[in-house]
Amino acid sequence: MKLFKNVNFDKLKESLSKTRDKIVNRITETISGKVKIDSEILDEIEEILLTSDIGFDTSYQIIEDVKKRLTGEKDRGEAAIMNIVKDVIYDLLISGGSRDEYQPAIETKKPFVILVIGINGVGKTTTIGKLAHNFKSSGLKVIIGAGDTFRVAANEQLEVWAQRAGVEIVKKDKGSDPSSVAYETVQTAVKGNYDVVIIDTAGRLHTKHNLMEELKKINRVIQKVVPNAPHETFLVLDGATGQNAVAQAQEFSSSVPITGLVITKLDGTAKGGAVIQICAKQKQPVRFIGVGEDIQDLQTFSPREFVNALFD
Ligand SMILES: Nc1nc2c(ncn2[C@@H]2O[C@H](COP(=O)(O)OP(=O)(O)OP(=O)(O)O)[C@@H](O)[C@H]2O)c(=O)[nH]1
Ligand SMILES: [Mg+2]
Repeated sequence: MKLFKNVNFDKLKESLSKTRDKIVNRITETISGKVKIDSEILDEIEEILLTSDIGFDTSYQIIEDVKKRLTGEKDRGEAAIMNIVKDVIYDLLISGGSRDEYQPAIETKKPFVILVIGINGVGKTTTIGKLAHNFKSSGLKVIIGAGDTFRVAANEQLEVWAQRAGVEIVKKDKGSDPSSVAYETVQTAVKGNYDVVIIDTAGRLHTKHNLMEELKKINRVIQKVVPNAPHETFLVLDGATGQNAVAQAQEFSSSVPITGLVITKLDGTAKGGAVIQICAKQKQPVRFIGVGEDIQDLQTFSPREFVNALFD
C-alpha cells in the first residue's frame, strides 16, 4: 500500500514566497555583478541569514560550510555560489533525520498510534484534522481521541475536524481525565480493528509541571493497551515563532520521547527560515509542514522540495 505523500510544489512555493524574498532574493542581489566573492560579501550573506530567523549558530555554520566548499571551487559565478548555499542548506535540512521518503510505518503496526503534543495554539488540533483526512483518503480506518479535556470548546473543535475528515472520535466531558480518553480511544481502535489512532492533547494545564506529568501518564496508559505505542509522538511547532522551538522540544522531550516534528503556519510568513534552524538544531526529523488552515494544507516535509521551492 502506498500511503499519502502530500507535496504540492506550487502551494509550497507560494507559501515560501516571503521567505524566498527575505533570504534567497537578498543573497542574489548581494552577489550579483560582483567580480569576486570575498569575505565582505560572505559577511553580508551572514547578515541576511541572521535576520531571517535562522539564528546565530546556524547562520554561522552555513557561512563556514559555504567557505569550505568555495575553497575547492573554480567556478565562482553567481549561479555556482547560489548552488553551494542551496546545497549547504539542504545538508542542514536532512541533518536531523528529515527524509523525502518518510512514510509512517502503518502497514506493520495495527493500530498505529500517534500522539500529538505541543504548547497551546501551535496547531495540534488542526494538524490532527488534516492528518486524519490524509489517512482516511488513503483508505485507512481512523479514530481520533479528544485528549484535550482542559480547554473550553476543545471537544467541539476536534469534533468539527472529525466530521470534515469523516473519521470516528472518542470524547468525554470537559475536565475528565485525559488519559482515560486516550485509553478508551486506543481500546476502541483495537476492538474495532482500526488502522490509525490519533490522540490530541492539551497545550496548557494549570501548570507546566501538570502538563508534562499528564503526558507521561497518557503515554503509560496507551502502552497498557498497545505495548510499543505510541508509534509516533509528534511535537507541533509554530513556524512563525521558530526561535523558541528548540526550547520547547527540550521541555517536552523530558516527559515523552518525541519521534518527529510538525512545523505549522508556514503560509504567508517570512519566517520560513525557522525550518532551517529547527532542522539544524533538533535531533528529531521534521515530518509534516502546515501551509494553511484548510484540510488539504498539510504536506509531507521533503527537504529536497523545500530547498527547491525556496531557491526556485
Ligand atoms: N495559516 C495557518 N494557520 C494554522 C495552521 N495550522 C493551524 N493554524 C491555525 O492556528 C490556530 C490554532 O490552531 P489549533 O489547531 O487550535 O492549535 P492547538 O495547538 O490545538 O491549540 P490548543 O488546543 O489551544 O493548545 C487556528 O486558528 C488554526 O486555524 C497552518 O498551517 N497555517
Ligand atoms: Mg487543540
